[in-house]
Amino acid sequence: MSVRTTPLAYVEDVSPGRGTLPPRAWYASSDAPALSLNGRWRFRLSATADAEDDAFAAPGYDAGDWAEIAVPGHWVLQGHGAPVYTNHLYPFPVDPPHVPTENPTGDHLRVFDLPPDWPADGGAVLRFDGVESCARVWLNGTELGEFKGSRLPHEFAVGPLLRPGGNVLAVRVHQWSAGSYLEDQDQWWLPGIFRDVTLVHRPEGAAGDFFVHASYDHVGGEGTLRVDSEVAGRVTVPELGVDIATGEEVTVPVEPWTAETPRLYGGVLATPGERVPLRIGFRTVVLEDGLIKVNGRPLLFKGVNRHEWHPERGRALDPETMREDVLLMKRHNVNAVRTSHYPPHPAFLDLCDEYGLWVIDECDLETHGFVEQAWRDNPVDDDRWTPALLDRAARMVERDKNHPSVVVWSLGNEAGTGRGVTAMAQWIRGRDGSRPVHYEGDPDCRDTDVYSRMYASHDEVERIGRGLDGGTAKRRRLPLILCEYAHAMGNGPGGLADYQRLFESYDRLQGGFVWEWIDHGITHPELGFAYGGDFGEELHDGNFVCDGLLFPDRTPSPGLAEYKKVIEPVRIEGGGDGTVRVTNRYDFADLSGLAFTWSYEVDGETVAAGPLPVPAPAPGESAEVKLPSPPAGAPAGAETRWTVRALPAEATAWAPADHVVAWGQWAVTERPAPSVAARARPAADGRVIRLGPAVFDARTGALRTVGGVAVTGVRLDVWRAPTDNDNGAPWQPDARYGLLWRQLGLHRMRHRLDGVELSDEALTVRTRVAPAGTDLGLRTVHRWTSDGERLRLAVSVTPEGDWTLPLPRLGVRLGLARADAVTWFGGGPGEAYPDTRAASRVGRWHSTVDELQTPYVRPQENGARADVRWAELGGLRIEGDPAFWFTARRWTSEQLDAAGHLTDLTAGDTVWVNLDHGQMGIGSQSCGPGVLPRYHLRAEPAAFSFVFSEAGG
Ligand code: IPT
Repeated sequence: MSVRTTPLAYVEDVSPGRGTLPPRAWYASSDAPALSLNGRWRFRLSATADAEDDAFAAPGYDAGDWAEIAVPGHWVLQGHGAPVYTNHLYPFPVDPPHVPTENPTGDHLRVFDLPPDWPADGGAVLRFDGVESCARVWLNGTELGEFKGSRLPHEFAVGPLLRPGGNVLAVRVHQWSAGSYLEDQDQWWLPGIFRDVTLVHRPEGAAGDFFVHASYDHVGGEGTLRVDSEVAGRVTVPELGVDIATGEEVTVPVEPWTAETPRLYGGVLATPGERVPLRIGFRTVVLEDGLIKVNGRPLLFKGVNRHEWHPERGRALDPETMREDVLLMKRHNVNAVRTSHYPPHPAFLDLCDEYGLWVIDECDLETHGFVEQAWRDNPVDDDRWTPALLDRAARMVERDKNHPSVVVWSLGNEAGTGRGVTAMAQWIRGRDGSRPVHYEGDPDCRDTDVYSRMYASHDEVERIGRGLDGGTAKRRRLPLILCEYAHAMGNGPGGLADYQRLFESYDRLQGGFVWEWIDHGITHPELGFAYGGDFGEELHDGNFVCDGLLFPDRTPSPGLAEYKKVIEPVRIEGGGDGTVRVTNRYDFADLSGLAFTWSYEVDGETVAAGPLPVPAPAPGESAEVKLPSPPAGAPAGAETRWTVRALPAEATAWAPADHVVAWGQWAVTERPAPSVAARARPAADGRVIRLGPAVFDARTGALRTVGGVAVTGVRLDVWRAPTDNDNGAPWQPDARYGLLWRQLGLHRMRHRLDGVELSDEALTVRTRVAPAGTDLGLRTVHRWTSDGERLRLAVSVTPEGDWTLPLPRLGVRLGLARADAVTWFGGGPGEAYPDTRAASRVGRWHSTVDELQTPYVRPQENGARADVRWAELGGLRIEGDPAFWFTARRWTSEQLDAAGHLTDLTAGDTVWVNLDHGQMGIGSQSCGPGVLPRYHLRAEPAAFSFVFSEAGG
């Protein structure tokens, strides 16, 4: 009788693997031939790690009946099994290093011929740039070994095994392994060979590992270059006249590399067997005076956390997608990336070198799930796992050390503290003393060179900025960065401008990295974009995986527009007496790369525009510039304003010449409030009341028409479909208003009619708006008057009872039978809320009801436009006094609230319009702090009014 024993010890072995070569520097190409093995592979999925033997690895095996799969790729995104999303919980029982018997295992098979010109001499390596989570590899029937470390490169020496004819490469990939315990990042679990597979020829005398040391002395303006190489050779940099031996040092005048001025020098490392192209950027990173300085100047990180994501291909990113990310970052004024939470595809860092982004390169390490057991058994504090941690650190540092863009090494994310991370930090310092070490999970900064926090509140950040936060002596000497802040889940994040003000006010604060770059929604035939739970996972964290500044298809969300404005590298402010003050907020560049324009607007329409010569103030400096005389001829009572924009002086590598980098806007003359004399008399006429252009229901006082426009459902509205930030995260200690609002019943307000009164000049409708089960209420008076042509509604609201909660919104909602095109004068073009309104620019905007919607993957309140003076839609013109928040959609807030995915929303016949006097701020409580008190919408007595008329009438 045979007994089943522990399956496949290597899967649960905590060591990093067996058979692979030591890690080395990555480079895109050399003159040594390489053969990409990307493409269609044969694929067979098994439910367990040992369901199949290894017969498939033998040459001659007939896999003709296997499926086919794309490599790079994840099998769960190609119709085999399903993805699983958890934030920090391990989706399997925690019993390290053991993994479940149900361990989806994908056998991958690829037969390939060597190209005819493949050299007969020399060796070859087989490189895997990323496989999740554990792979065992055979070539031509010979087992090469196995490895873990999903987002790290692994190479095998394969020269003697290659055959001129057909070669058989067999790779067995297990979804779960001991390595999974080290890879508990908040993301989809996506097994597979998800990065390139390449066969690289290694000629006799090929370059092995090499380390480019290129520093910059900002005092002398000189760069010092030395290339240490495993295989000796020569280094040439023609542009600099450099021709030195490896190991030799040379100092020459150079232009430094910075993210703002990414100056690269092309060079070559020539060993006896290979010529490797180099791209050298000279820069020096130091920790000095308690600050991270590059080339002698402190940095301000305006960063994002970037996971690798594509809505169809998961973490298997193609070069175009990587480039798109970089271009989008540059176009949105982002200057830094934290590669959360693993080293990215190596080509991404080439793009960062080339276009200019500061990079915090983070190791593939997270053991967050152990927090559930107070970090007991955490691999990071268990010597048995230390070799695996060191292996990960080495694979990252060796691969990425030659990138000028990489300025900080990060040990990993959310892995607690322990001897393992200390060992990693020590190893990294020993190998590369030229970059500071980051790790957020080290509150005392024992192992790190920078104090790093996530989601600290504005108050706390300010305390840290002032140096009042205490902490260890070492920590007190270090700068702060927020490695994560401003949780961009759903609508938001709010409060960005408030953080930026702090960063710019206190030297110790060196900026932060918004969480996160892109929503990880998965394209789904029925749901639009899927999130956690949509694949039937037994444990999942819902739409917490959709918390990016980009929607899954890389459309920028309003949060990214807001961030772009908040971090713009030039501040443009209107001075009095026809001047503008231009402040350079770059850390290195002057403003000579930008050109400025002015425009003068009357009631939101540009009537004159022209170029504005601006001198080139140095970083941190300002210039006062005189504007032209305002053009004459603005009608009396018009609202006039200046808008000054900064654009690239000429097209850059990342933006066309008409790209707006920064702008400022300010009023010259303000809009007069609309006035409507109460000249018309309301008159009861059977079942209706007539007042000027309007007809009301005589019994209820409900508005029915304004001229030819039917209007329904006018009433006070306080409800908004709670945003993810309204609902907050379960671990938040502060009030979570989205939940409290619902508990109070603000989504089921009752509208009691208390009176319909006619006077000589007004129709007055009194209501009390309140939820069942409480004595809280909002007494509301609607006072309708008219001058015969226009209809004015004055609303006054008096709260009754002890309102302790802020309100979601306060305003009037109404329904229009037909509406599509929308024109408004006010804030735009995009959405804005009280703490997300920096990017909202006053102007005359045109849109459609559909285009006003922001497609948050999980539907929620969205689409408000700020500061609206007037809006026209469906034949109705609405003016506000004061300006109002305008929202229009083809469903109600209640329907929006009920939807789980965008595909749940179906347009009805009515367009529902919200005219809000107030909106609650947005905040960032889906992971971080809530709405700052100054953006709360308090339940207080309020009065506001609107004027309705027929559009174009
Ligand atoms: C923080 C994680 O580092 C990040 O991976 C992500 O999960 C983010 O939160 C939320 O989206 S950890 C946080 C719970 C403090």
